[in-house]
Amino acid sequence: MAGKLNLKELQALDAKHHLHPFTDAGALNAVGTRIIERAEGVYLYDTEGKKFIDGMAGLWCVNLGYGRKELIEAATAQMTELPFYNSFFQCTTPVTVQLAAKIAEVAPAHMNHVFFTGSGSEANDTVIRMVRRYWQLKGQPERQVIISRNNGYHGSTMAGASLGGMKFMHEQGGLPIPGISHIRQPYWYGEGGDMDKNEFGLLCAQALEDRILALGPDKVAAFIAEPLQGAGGVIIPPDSYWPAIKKIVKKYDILLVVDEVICGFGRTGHWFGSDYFDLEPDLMPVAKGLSSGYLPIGGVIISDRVADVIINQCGEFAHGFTYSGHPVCAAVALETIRILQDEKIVENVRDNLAPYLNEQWLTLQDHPLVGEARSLGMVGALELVKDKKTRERFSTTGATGALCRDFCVKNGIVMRAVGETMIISPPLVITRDEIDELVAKARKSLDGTAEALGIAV
Ligand code: PXG
Repeated sequence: MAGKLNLKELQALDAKHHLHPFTDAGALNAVGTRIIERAEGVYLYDTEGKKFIDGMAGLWCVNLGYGRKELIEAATAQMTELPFYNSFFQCTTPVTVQLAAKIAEVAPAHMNHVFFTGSGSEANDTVIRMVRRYWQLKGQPERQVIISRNNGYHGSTMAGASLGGMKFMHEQGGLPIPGISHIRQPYWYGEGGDMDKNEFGLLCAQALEDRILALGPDKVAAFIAEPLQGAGGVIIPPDSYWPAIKKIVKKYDILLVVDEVICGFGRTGHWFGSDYFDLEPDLMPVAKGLSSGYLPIGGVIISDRVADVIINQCGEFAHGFTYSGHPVCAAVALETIRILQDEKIVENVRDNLAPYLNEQWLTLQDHPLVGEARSLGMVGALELVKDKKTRERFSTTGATGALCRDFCVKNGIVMRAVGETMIISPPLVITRDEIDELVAKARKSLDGTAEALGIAV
């Protein structure tokens, strides 16, 4: 039915009946929704046939690109055999079990269990329940507080938004929930000023120890962070940051939760961001790339330390979702991991694509609007500034980012604006030629933005 409606008709129905996530509905309805109709490889096509190179892999998730027949066939076969059964009441399904075993195979050696969810947000809800239950069982029930970071993103449920450090989310609806405490983020370009990068990294890590001491070490359950902040603007911590954080969580015996929803399953050129940064997480929430975004599935990958307690001391862990371990989603996830392994996609990112993207992306550093170009693995960012020396911004409201994004749309590239920072996270199967195209279109969009601002290129 949808295919038979034209753009105007779809936009009218969309405005009348559909509320979009993270959207000013009034503003959207005034301009009309862009409707993406089909996709192939790294390219999207809207209803008007306009082609876009997808610099965001859908929403940081379509790591294998669009149109992978094996994923479609895995879903169809599983749907035919068993479209649903649950993992409650002493049951599960064959494919759910095989996926759990496969995840344990690719996860760090000390992580051998997984609790399935339907999304990254649900995974982070699970994290809160699990770490608090863990400390209860360890005889330290007063360890309840979870330390998180300003401008971190951990989802949009009550728990996810509370763990996240997005102030504009907290303002809508009395968040965060109790027992969450936020510290500063290791955002050197935005907050480091004249400080040496690694000194700044140490300062930000010290904020964790300071907060632990202020709260009382016996009150702190866990520290949660993304390996690199995605939605916050592709913020890559200074080299000094994670080693210092690792020491602090060990010193106070605090659980380390590494949110791998974006970094997991290859984005950094390693299976997990934790592998890239050499972390030893107690829990890793995952989603997105687990199924290459083809179906919704998430989970929490659990260390032996935590799993032992949950398995042997908990009795019933009173938590779970109808769709925990959904067989069709599990079949697609299992096939996604098979393709990642068989086609050596993670290794290709590490050895070929990520170095190439880095080399090409950093050529944008010479653009008059770009204060910093950075990338790690298959994510990248451009800081838009008025003055490269002082890092002065054009706007504090993200107006320049929005302007640049409009030029991206015009030029057929999906690049996301986070305030005055432009970010990319393309599919992991992008080719070198497609990277060239992505970077050329990013430059063209920067040129358009500069021209609109009256700045010579
Ligand atoms: N953790 C991280 C690190 C994420 O990036 C979630 C948890 C929540 O996952 P779900 O599946 O519940 O959305 C995310 C999601 C953006 C954007 O604008 C980023 C996300 C979601 C929506 C938009 O960059 N990340």
